[in-house]
Amino acid sequence: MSALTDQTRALLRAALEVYGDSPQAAGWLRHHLERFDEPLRVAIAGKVKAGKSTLLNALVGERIAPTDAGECTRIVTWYADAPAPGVRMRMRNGGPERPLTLTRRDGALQIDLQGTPVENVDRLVVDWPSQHLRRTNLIDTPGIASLSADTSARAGEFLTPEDAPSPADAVVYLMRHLHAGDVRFLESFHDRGVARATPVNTIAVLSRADEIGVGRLDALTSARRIARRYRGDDKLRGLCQTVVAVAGLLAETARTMRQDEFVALGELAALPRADVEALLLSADRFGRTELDRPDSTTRIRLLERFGLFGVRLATTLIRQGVKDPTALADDLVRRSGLDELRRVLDTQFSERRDLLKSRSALLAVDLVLTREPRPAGARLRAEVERILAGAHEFVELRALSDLRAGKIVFPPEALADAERLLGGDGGSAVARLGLGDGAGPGELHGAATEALRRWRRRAESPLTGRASAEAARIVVRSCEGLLAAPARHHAHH
Ligand SMILES: Nc1nc2c(ncn2[C@@H]2O[C@H](COP(=O)(O)OP(=O)(O)O)[C@@H](O)[C@H]2O)c(=O)[nH]1
Ligand SMILES: [Mg+2]
Repeated sequence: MSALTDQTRALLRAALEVYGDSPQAAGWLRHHLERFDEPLRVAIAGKVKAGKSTLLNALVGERIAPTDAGECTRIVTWYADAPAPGVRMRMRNGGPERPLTLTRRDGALQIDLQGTPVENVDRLVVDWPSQHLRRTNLIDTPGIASLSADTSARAGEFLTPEDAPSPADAVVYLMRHLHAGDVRFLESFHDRGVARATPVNTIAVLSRADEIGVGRLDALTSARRIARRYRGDDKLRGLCQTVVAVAGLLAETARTMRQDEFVALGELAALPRADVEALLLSADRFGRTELDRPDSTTRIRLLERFGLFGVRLATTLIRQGVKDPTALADDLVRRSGLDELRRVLDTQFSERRDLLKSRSALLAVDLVLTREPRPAGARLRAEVERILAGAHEFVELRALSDLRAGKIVFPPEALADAERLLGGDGGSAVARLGLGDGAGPGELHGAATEALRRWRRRAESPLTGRASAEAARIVVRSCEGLLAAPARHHAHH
């Protein structure tokens, strides 16, 4: 536990004392105290058909989120680890939660709303035993800026409510290409206040990466290249921590692949190569061409599950000698970009858990103070400001966004070094010091000492301008933190 979480918890308790007589404020604050100890809440956002539900399934490794068009895809749905599966429906009018039944069809989870109009449902909460949901709850959201204005409004309302902080601690934003609409949406996460004006809680995913090269085998390489370019884009750097390319469908299918699918792919791979290429010219051809095995129904199923690119890639790999479903699945997952996304989620979100949770809680206190102003509030407000200004976690964050926004001038290598040491590539000691995961305590200590020395020199150099010297001193403090508590930083994984 860090000093920051202690301070935030104490602030929540102090606020509860002041607002004990207000049912609404006290309820809200109590909720935030509980939320502090709950798993991090990560929302998956983006336009309709960006591949949000598919990606959620890939992350969990099971087909629990309904994909495509069904009515449930229009409702915000929470997925949380639990001892037994179950689903509850929370109503908009605040009535009691109602249990619903879960069924499986074709390997995918189905939820029956029992005739309840979608408009009346606030959210669905799915309990699902899964280690992948233990540290983070995943929240699937309807599409933004969709043709259906209503669906879009509900997603917007959830992610950036008018006058309240978002119920999510962090957001994974999916985009197929960079649209003005996407930028506007990302900007809307940035509202007033110190804690808000940083992209710390957002990462962007270039989704459906397999479609980028019109099905060519090097599509994923191109997608990664585009993601890298986005990462360097000044505008985007101010809006999200990073951008990764992921082929969600490929990842989802690989993680849920069945033996019969592997057999069908094997049959395709055994055909003369030119024939397979001819089949793969279009989805229509692939489904309809006269061919006994695999038959047309099987091929259409394969297409839904793998996409044209996935079928091409899988048959190529089998032809090159991949012999069993497990090996194929591993290979496809590796290529899909899912592992990289997981790593980014770990370093950007899980390792920043304390900071993200504190941020959510400070915003909540701020909201109470604004909605129900009281004389005793002045003290609480001062405490909010003190934590935001004083806690090194927030200081680092501001320095990081100033560096990224080009407000502070360092030579290029020093800039990259500072970003890394401030936690730009992740909060763990190894990430900050740019070391491999296997680095031992001695190596960490050596690297941190060296970093401290070089940043002290820069902070004290008469050649360093004032703003830069200030930033350098913040980096110095981060280095001191690494030397003081390498174990804590390291223990996260
Ligand atoms: N080719 C391809 N199709 C995808 C990918 N991700 C999703 N899809 C398809 O796009 C459609 C919409 O996906 P879905 O996950 O429901 O999108 P959502 O509306 O953002 O939740 C479905 O038919 C998916 O199979 C992907 O990475 N590649
Ligand atoms: Mg969806």
